[in-house]
Amino acid sequence: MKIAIPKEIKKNEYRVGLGPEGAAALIDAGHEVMVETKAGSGAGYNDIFYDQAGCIICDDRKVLHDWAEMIIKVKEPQKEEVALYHENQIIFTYLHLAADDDLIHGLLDKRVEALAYETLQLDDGSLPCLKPMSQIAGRLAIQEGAKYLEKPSGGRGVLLSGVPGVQAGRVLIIGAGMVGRSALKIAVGMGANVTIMDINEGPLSLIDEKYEGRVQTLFASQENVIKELPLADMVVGAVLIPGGKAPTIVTRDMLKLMKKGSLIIDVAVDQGGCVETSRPTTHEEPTYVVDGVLHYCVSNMPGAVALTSSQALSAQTLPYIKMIADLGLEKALESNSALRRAVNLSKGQIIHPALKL
Ligand code: PYR
Repeated sequence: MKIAIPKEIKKNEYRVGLGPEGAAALIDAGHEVMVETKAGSGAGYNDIFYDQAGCIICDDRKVLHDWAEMIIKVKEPQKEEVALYHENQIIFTYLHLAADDDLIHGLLDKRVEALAYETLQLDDGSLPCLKPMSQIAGRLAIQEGAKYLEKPSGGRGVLLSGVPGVQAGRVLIIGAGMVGRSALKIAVGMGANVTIMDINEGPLSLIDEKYEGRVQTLFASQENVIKELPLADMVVGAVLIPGGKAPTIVTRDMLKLMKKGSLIIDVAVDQGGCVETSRPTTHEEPTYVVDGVLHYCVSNMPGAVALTSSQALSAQTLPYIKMIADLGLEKALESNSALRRAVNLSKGQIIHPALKL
């Protein structure tokens, strides 16, 4: 199969869809791989690495897109990219379509086969191609959040760990899935005072046992959210409905309950956000203030650590990329139920059940 790896063009996106080692594995299996010039440079892979792996290096985006049967990316396609797609082309990337009707229309019009990493789901419900980025975004949420609680960054001047004799910062994590548990690990490690909420008792029990009571676990009822918001220095939005729009947990009205200079990090912003006042931001301008509450809603958080992220992503996606390339899309989908769930759009139709226009 002819497989292309374009350079990401979303603002401040430094990751690459597949590293040179992954590309070499595809070439060894008899496929052709074309890589756009500088596609990997933000992640530490200069063109020479891809060249040595046997890839074709191409500096013309149109030629690359015309040539490719499958495009391997990281972020949801930008308008300029959609314009280059052609019918039946396989687009395998994060898509986040639930929050972007324009992108759905654009891809439907192009009649591409749109497969999303974030809805590739095993029979046990886990999401192997979303998992590494959820782990990274969750960990980063606390690393970044600690900085944005500092006064010069617009925060209320709280040191997350506290110091002897002074209370530690309070972190409220909404959602105990992969993002929430990853944030929890770092927040506890930094010595913060942490509460984590979920609608399910299962993950809360596991957390209670693992952290031996050092973490407060609560059901994510509206009553509990309202009680906890006034106490928090930092709120991490970590809610996910696979493939669907995130539910609103913190409404605009609830912001009034929060302290001035406190911080919301809405990791769910890609899927529309779980805070009513969230809107996507960039690494260049990550924050804005609503009702005295700092909002950090960067929609590609793992792009900041492109080296780690690109390696972690490639490791998970390569087996599925190879399966599609080796068998062809139709047979690969027949043989693998997880991959079938990755299909969001096909032949001009919406396929994923969590999507609607
Ligand atoms: C990201 O890592 O940016 C995703 O979209 C999951």
